Amino acid sequence: MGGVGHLMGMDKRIGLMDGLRVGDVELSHRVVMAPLTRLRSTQPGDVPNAMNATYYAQRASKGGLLISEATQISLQGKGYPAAPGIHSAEQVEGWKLVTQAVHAKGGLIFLQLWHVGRMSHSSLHPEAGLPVAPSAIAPKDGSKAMTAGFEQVEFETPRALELGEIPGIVTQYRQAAEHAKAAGFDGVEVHGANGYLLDQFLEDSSNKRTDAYGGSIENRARLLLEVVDAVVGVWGKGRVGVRLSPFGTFLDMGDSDPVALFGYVVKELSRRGIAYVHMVEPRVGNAGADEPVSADVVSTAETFRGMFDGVFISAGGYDAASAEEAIETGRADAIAFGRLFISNPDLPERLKKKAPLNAYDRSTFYGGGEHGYTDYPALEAVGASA
Ligand code: 8OZ
Repeated sequence: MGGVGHLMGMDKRIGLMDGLRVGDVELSHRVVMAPLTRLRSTQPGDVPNAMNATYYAQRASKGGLLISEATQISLQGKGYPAAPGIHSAEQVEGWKLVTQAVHAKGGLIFLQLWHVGRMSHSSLHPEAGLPVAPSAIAPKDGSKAMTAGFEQVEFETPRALELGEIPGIVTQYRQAAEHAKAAGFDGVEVHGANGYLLDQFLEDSSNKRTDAYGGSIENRARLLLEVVDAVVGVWGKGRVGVRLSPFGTFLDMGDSDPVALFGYVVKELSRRGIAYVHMVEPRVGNAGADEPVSADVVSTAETFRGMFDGVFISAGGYDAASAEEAIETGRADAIAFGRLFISNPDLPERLKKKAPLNAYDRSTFYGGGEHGYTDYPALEAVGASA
């Protein structure tokens, strides 16, 4: 087990509601809001707005950590309509509304830095042309790209990035990290999961390169680690986390030896002393259905927790009981909740009080306005109307 031991005092076990130091920040509990794509930024321009600020502020709690929805670092890195960006001055101003609203409630918020790579469509960024990827391979699992009009279309075959273009990608991450600082975030999370650009470089089903960024595990991990080093250069290691999904198969992802690949990555991240790794259990894909947890899937936390010395955040289909169990047994230091945080703005308080949870409505996850976004009731509201 790395990092903080999981026993406190004599035999009092640490639980979900205990405090936790994460790099340079101090949390008052371990219920983290997972990065959640909601596709509700102001158009044109992919600019965060006052409604987005209300949504995040509703989910903020004193000393609680929120991770923002995945946010594109460049127009080329955009893959979904109305996903927010962090590459224009207007977007930085928009994000200030969000960070100020979260801080006013005593909460903390990290920005998730995102380049989608091949999971895109040129209609989302005509100026930037075809989607880019490590290799010219489109996902073939039947998943579809989304156009600016929220229509589902076939993926285009992406353009393989030239070796000389790769420093420019790292620069996009560095600049986005600087913008996140200007926007008032408390730190950043590098999105290395779920089949997007950095994951496409990591895994050998999507990376067929023969240069310094393909082939061996070291080469395939090079871009992610260069990005982490660049972002640490802006923020310091204590305010940088990385999200990974070693056993994810969604969006046609896969690797011939995920334990060796991600073991190397996690150990390299540990050596760098970053604030946390955030790993997705394989039981839910992105935009995944509500499948029950299958007993035969390999646990990401069990496999990789021991390889990382800092804080280990685990995500993927947790409920109150399984989250508490993961913390008490030391399999994770904090738990990121997604869907339950969508429908329960005051999720940490509800978990603390063992209060009933609101059900979520999947039909309002992506796009739209306040309905299904800022109109889920908090406990007080439920109590007041009862
Ligand atoms: C759901 C829909 C679109 C994007 C991820 C950023 O899975 C996403 C995402 C999820 O990481």
